[in-house]
Amino acid sequence: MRAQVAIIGAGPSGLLLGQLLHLAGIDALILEQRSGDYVLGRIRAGLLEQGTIDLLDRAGVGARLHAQGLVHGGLELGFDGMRHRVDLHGATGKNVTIYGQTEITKDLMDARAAAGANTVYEAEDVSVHDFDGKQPVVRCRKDGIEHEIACDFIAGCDGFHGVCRQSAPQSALQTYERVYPFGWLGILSDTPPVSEELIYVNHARGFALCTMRSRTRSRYYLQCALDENIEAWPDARFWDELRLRLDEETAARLVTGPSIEKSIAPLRSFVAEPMRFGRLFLAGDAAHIVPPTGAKGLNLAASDIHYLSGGLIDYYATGKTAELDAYSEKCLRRIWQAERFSWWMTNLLHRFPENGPFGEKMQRAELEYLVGSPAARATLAENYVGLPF
Ligand code: RFL
Ligand code: PHB
Repeated sequence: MRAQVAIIGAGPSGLLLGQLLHLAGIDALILEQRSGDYVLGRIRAGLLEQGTIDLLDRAGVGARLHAQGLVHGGLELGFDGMRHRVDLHGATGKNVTIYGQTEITKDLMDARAAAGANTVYEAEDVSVHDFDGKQPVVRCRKDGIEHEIACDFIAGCDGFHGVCRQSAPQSALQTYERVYPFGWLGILSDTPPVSEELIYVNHARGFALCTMRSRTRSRYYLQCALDENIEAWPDARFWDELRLRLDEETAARLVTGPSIEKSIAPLRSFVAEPMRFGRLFLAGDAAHIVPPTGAKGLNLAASDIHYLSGGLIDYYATGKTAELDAYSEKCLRRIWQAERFSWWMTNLLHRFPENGPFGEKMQRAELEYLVGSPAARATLAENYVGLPF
């Protein structure tokens, strides 16, 4: 088999890259280890920056997003039993949009199927080779048959646990990591969201986030211990704990119901440098992870794909490699900004027992500064709506 670009992973990074390359007439093959249904069943991101939406529009998959996405011009910060609004639009002229990663994945899968482009699901033992030379090779097994794909480039869009970053020469790879001492327990339920906009809560019992997928589907998160057992969290306990962390007015408005998904996610900051090894390019979670507090993971994946698709399209149109050569540096500049913001939001809003009473005073001072200072809120807003790319 042969393809111009072999894309490993059919998450949002891989599918979006595949679509942008397809529109430019570049032949890209996607290899995904899971089934399509499994990929669609993962409940993850929900909040999109305008830059991500612009890119999805360019990929020709914006119609349902524009019809069904919920546009938010602000968010609320809760602490001390009060809520304080941050006017994102007022501070930046920009909004954010709620539209689930599941829906984006579905839109991209549908577009790919309509284009007749090839995605191999349930590809086993995918491995990447010879990307330091001119003719990289990808191997995999499908239905018991071994396949070899010769290609010009490999795009490693295979997430944090994927094979591509692990296949890069480890001596050339520098990683930076912070693992947080807690996780997020999340539930999805078919109940109306408690508020029009997102509420991020700093509470003595731990962080809480009220978010949503639509006007009839809510998503809530609670800070929890890393070793928390999900079996110990029947729905009633989750709702009781959430109410305790919300201000009285919001708690009284909360509509509860059975959960349709419940999971625990660890929180991590991680960056791998560089993002290119010869003809192997890493993109999205394969190269970096942010704690979800800043809602940046999927949006960073989109900006990586913006740069990578631009570089590949330019290469096939002109033979020039300047954009591909600048890929890693351009991505990393924006990634470190998002890493900083996500780390800062995480520190601002969670309980860190090891930080002690001094740490709590610092958090409180920062929250009060935000509430009192339009300049501080504008800084939060500018980062939250997304730095330009
Ligand atoms: P993905 O989505 O992990 O996709 C990688 C794909 O590669 C496949 N794969 C392989 N395929 C072939 N061979 C192998 N050896 C393979 N190994 C892996 C996997 O099966 C998978 O299909 O990475 P991608 O495409 O880079 O997308 C990144 C985003 O999924 C991620 O950054 C976001 O979900 C992060 N995130 C959020 N991001 C936001 O921008 N806004 C949010 O509001 C937001 N909320 C969240 C989040 C992530 C969360 N969790 C669970 C980590 C909330 C949560 C709780
Ligand atoms: C979500 O809707 O799942 C979501 C929104 C904002 C975040 C994290 C997750 O910061």
